Order: sequence, then C-alpha cells, then structure tokens
Amino acid sequence: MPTNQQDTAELLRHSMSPKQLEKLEALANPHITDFVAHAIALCKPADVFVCTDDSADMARIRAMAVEFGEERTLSIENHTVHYDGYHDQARDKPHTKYLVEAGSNLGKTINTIDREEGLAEIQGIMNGIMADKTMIVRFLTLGPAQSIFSIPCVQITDSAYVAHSESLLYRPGYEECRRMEGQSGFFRFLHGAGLIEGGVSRDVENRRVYIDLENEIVYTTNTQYAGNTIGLKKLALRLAIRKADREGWLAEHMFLMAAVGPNARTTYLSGAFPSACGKTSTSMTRGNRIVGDDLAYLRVIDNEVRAVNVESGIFGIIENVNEQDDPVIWDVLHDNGEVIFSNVLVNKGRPYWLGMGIETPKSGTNHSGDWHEGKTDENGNQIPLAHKNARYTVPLRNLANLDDALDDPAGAPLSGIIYGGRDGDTWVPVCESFDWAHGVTTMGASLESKTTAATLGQRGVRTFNIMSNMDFLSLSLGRYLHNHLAFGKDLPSRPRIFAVNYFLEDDAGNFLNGKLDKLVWIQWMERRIRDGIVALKTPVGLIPKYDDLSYLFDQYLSKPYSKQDYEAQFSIRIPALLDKLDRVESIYRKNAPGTPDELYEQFAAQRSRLEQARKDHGANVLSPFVFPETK
Ligand code: OXD
Ligand code: MN
Repeated sequence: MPTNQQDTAELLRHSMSPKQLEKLEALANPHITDFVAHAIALCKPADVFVCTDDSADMARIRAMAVEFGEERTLSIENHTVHYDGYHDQARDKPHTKYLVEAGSNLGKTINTIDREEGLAEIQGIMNGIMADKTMIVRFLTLGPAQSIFSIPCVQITDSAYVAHSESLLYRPGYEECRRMEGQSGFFRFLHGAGLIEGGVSRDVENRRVYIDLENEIVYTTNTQYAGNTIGLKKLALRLAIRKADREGWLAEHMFLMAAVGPNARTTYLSGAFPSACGKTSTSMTRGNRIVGDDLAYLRVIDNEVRAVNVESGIFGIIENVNEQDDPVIWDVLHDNGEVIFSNVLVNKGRPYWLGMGIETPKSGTNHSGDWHEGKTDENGNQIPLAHKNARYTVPLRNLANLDDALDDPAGAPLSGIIYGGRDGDTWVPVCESFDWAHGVTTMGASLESKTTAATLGQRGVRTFNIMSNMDFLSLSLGRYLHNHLAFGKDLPSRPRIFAVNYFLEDDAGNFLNGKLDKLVWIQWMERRIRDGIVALKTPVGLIPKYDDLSYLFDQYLSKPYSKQDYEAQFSIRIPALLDKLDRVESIYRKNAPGTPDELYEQFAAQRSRLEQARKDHGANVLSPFVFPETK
C-alpha cells in the first residue's frame, strides 16, 4: 500500500491514463485519492476508468457491461439481460460479516469476525483480483442531492454490470463530491467479481462481504448478485444504520409512497417488510404514487418526521409481475427505457419469467445456461424457467406513477409507518397500534416472516426480523430498538404505526386474501389517519370495522366483501398471538442484553389483554364482531 503522498501520486500516474487521472484530480480530495490508490495497490487492475456524471461516461459503462459479457442485449433497444452464477442468486448472509475489535458489543445475533483476521482474509482474497480487468471508479449519492439526508459514496468495482446498475438505481455524485472540497464523510465500497467464467463469478466459495464500520468501507468479492455487490444498496444500509445511530435519525428497509385519498389528498406512508414480501407491489398499488420501494431515511425536521427514498431506481423481483396486476411495471418492462433483467429466461431476444401470465417458451437461456423444460440440476431438482429471485432494474423516472417527493431535498412528511411480514397463521391483515411505543415494540420489534428466495438457504422458515432490518443491523438489537423508541418519543405528532399481513392462510394452506386487497388496507389506513374513522379495539390493536372494509372493497376493487371473509381474516387468534409473544420475548431475553424495559412491559400488557379477552369471551379464537368500537 502507498504510505505517503509521493508514493500515492506515483502509483496513480503509473496505473491511470492522463485523462482518467485528470478526472480524479479535479475532485481535489485526498481522501478519495487515497481510497483509489489503496484499491489499485490491492487489486492491481490492468487499467482504471473514472466515471463522472457526464452522459458519455455513463454510456461507456453500459457499453463495457456488454463488451465484458456481463450483459447481453435484448430485442427491445436499451434492454439487457445479466446472469449471476447458478449458486450466486441471492444475498449470502453467512459470508457477510462485520470486522470488529475484540470485545465488540454487537450481540449474538450479528455475524462478526475479528478485525485483523477479517482484513487479512479479504485483502488476501482481493490481492491482484483485477489483474486483467478495468477498475471502474464511480461517485454517487444516497438520497436527494444537496439535502441534509444525502450521503456521498465512492464505488470501486471491476463489474460493469454493478456500475451500470448503479446508473439506474442512484443519483450521480461526481459533482456532489467536487462540492465537498476535500472533506471526508463518504461511504466507500470496493468490489472485485473474481475469476469470471461464462460471464459469471466462478469462485463463489470465496464469496465474502466484509464491513469495516470504523472506516466506512465495505469489501465484497467473488460474487455479482446485486444484493452482495451494489455498494449503495444493502452494504450502505449497514453503514447508514451506524451513522444514523450517531446522528439521531433512522436508516430503514422501507418503501415510501403517497397514498391518494378522497379529493386527491396525499398521505405519505412508509413500510418495512422483509425482502420479497410486497414492498414494491404496495408502493405501486393502483391510484397511489410511489416514492421508493426499498430504502428510506427518516429524520425529525422542525418537529415533524420526514422521509426520503435513498435510491432513484428499483431492483425489483420480477416473479408474478403480470399485465393485469402490475400495469405500471409491465409498461416499463416493455417500453424502450433502460432495463436490466437478471436471471430470467431469454428466447429469441425476449425475456420471460415465472408467473408472468402469458404462455412461456419451453427452451432458451437462463441462469443455468442453455435451458429446456425438465432440465435438472446436480441434485436432480427441476430447474424452473427463471429463478424465483429473478429481477428487473429500472430508473424510477420511467414510471408513470412516480410522486414528486422523490427529489425533494426536505423529504416527504410521514404520517404512517407499516410493518409487514410473511405470516401464515397469526396476525390479522391490517391493524393499528394503540400508540408509538406499542407499535414499535409489538409490531416493528416483533416482526417475524418466512424466509424467501432473496437470501441463500432454506425458504419458508419463520424467522425473527426486527423492523425487517435484521439482515442489515450494525448495532445491537437493544440499541436499535432504543433508537426507534426515542425517535418518536417527544414529538408533538408522530406517524401512526400499523401492521399488515398479506400472507394469512386457511387450514388447507390457501391465502385468505387476494393480491390486490392491499389497496383496501392502504385506503383504510389513510382514512384512519386523515378522517379518524372508527375502529374496533382488540387486545393487539385497532382493526377495521366490517362496514368500512365492505365500502372500500366496493370502491377500490369493485368486489363484494363477505362477513365470512372478514371473520376468517380478522379473527383474533389468541394462542398463536401468545406463542408469538413468547417466541419473540425469548429472543430478546437470550440474545439482546440492553433491550429497553419498555419492550417487556408492552409484551406483558399485551399478554394480559389477550388472556383477559379469552376469559371474557370463553374462546381461543375471537370473531372481530365481539370487539367494541373506538376512536
Ligand atoms: C432486496 C433485498 O433486494 O432486500 O431489496 O434483498
Ligand atoms: Mn430490500
């Protein structure tokens, strides 16, 4: 590694063409220069490309993705397809670790490695990793430009696919870095895809995502899958949670939307659901407008909670996107704006995916290479035509339902926060908390959800996932929860907190709700916030009255809603709710010293309300019709 300014200058001159060096030097920022020099000394690239905000540089990145074989063009102009390796289709949690000093207090639920050992390992793997490749250096921002929310970032990668995805997903940041006039304070990401074979990372057993919180650098290697590699996505979220802890704001795994109520009034809602549990489809519900589908920062500004979308694009799950249910995305995927499809089937230049609602071909190319119906993998399992976690990457500006708040440097005023998981048997479809602390503890901090294809490993396993942010926590559970409780405590008016569950099942395992019913839940929340419509008071929170839902189903979905459906969906399942309290409480008691007492107090109160209701009504499962009305 270069140790002084003269060595750094020498190394850069030796490794970069005068034109690329000029772009770097124009930033006049020694912190950036040092990081680039550190990356060059470690990864030893054949050459270096510095990407400014200029459209010619962006076009060069896209062209490189095709030249390097990481993307292939499709029959619609501006559309490409990218494949990740067969065993590199999702986030790798076991190999994602924080570098920590001995005695770290991150707690038992967070994956860590001794700092020196981890740095030696990752730097060993990355030594010379770009030997015959081009290193791409990018500058981007998280959040709107020139805003109190925004964080400048430097991404270094040898994957033109990663760099290209970032053009679609984030705001440019070269000019923002120039304005920093030599200061530090940006997040840094270094990615090397490793040995590439057939356009994909080959050495996935050496896949690593190592996070250096102290220096705000993330190293990632031997993977291309965006959730492991795109610095500004889940890697930055881990750094942002720490920064937010220091500075008194919240960095969340949340969509942000404008719910459009009567007379076109706008009510901003955010929602934290685990990956592949409906964030994108909720923010896209018909008649409402999207601000973002995955990551939000929340700050208190002038006594009001305001939120921004960290991103300016969508890396969305494509499974089940069909023309009827998802018309806005369907159009974007068929227009000639830029799209990167990943891990879909391609036949004659056209992409196909699972659940797209049209007839699909029996052969083509997919994440397994040449594919034909009935093809099996090394374990004899049938390979579907596309991966369940296949994706599309698009800029938000191409969407017809985009809300103006996207680029507001002051963010959107937030009126409601929704927590939701994939829960087959316990929680009602929609419920409002009694107050901030009740919502934070019994909804956000108690969230459980079945695992999905967005992470490697078994699917369908009920897993604790605090605020849907568990995979990205860089703080102890107790500290993170404390921050949430404190965030809303002294505000004159706080966002209401709701919990939703789109995945409730009957005894035969059929979903009790249709895919579009969420539109009704959104409208009910909107009416609670803006009109204070009456609700029913249950032991776990406030649920909708049948008449209100019946009206909203008719208005928004032109569908009758029967009392039987209402009863099946909104019954209070006391044993399941008590079991949930026990399961979640034991996680905090075992793994989270420092958990605020308020959580245990709220749990005890909820438990006694449930037990009292069982006594009062003499049944384990209580119909919603037994509960009294409340404001
Ligand atoms: C995502 C994820 O891709 O959370 O958004 O995995
Ligand atoms: Mn996500």
